Amino acid sequence: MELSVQSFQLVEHVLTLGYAAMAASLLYFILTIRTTAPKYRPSSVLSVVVMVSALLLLMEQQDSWVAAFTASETEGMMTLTGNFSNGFRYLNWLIDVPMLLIQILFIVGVTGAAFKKYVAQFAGAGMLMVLTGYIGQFSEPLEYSGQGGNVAMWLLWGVVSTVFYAFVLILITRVIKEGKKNLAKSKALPLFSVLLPLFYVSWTLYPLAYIMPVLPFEFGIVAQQVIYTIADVASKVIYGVILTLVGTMMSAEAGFEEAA
Ligand code: RET
Repeated sequence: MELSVQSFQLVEHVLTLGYAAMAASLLYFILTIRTTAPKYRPSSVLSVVVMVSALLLLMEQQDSWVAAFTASETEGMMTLTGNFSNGFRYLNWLIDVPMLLIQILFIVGVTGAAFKKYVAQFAGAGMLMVLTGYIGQFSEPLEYSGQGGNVAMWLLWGVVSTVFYAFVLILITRVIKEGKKNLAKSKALPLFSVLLPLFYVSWTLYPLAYIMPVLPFEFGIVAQQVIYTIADVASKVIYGVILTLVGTMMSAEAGFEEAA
């Protein structure tokens, strides 16, 4: 399979932008941790975990992209000579999906038995969603994986993963609704309310990227990497920054001095 040099480089650059955003945000989450009262800080700690894991795995992902292609004899073209897959991303999600789901519980103020139940359900459903998708991506159509491919299996595992995803959406909707109740008197409510639409849009970009191989090779593979990167910045960085800002506003309202 061949790709123009421009498309190859576009993806290389987008992947670099992706992990650079994680590196910059890592600093943000470390430097702002003291702006929130101690009870909100685990949210920042989890953002730090998410950033480090994404930074390392997305660097690997970029390496595997570059290693999979060689300059063609045709000028201006690159040939897929190795195997390229999104495997590193799935490993990243395996860590990040439970962390992202759990971190909001600290801002919403879910505690006790309800906290434990959400942690178990979020971690269970989130990891099963990622693992079943991981199995499915091995069956991506031939041109993509360079190693076989089985459309029926690819779609089947995608559907299984979607069932777990639906459960995650039900749970997060419940948590955010609860949060809106708890924040009813806070100035942070409008900002907090951005989280539900942000969550639905940014998380749904992942299954959209999964299905991109239905499109012609060059367009599909570029679109897939661009969509994954946008989704990563929205679901990890923008989401984490909003949680930090909401935590800071609520800390200030509660009289926590460093939040002013
Ligand atoms: C897969 C497989 C196809 C079906 C569905 C999927 C959902 C993936 C999601 C991933 C979210 C990842 C996040 C990572 C942040 O670090 C696995 C692509 C529904 C929702 C938020």
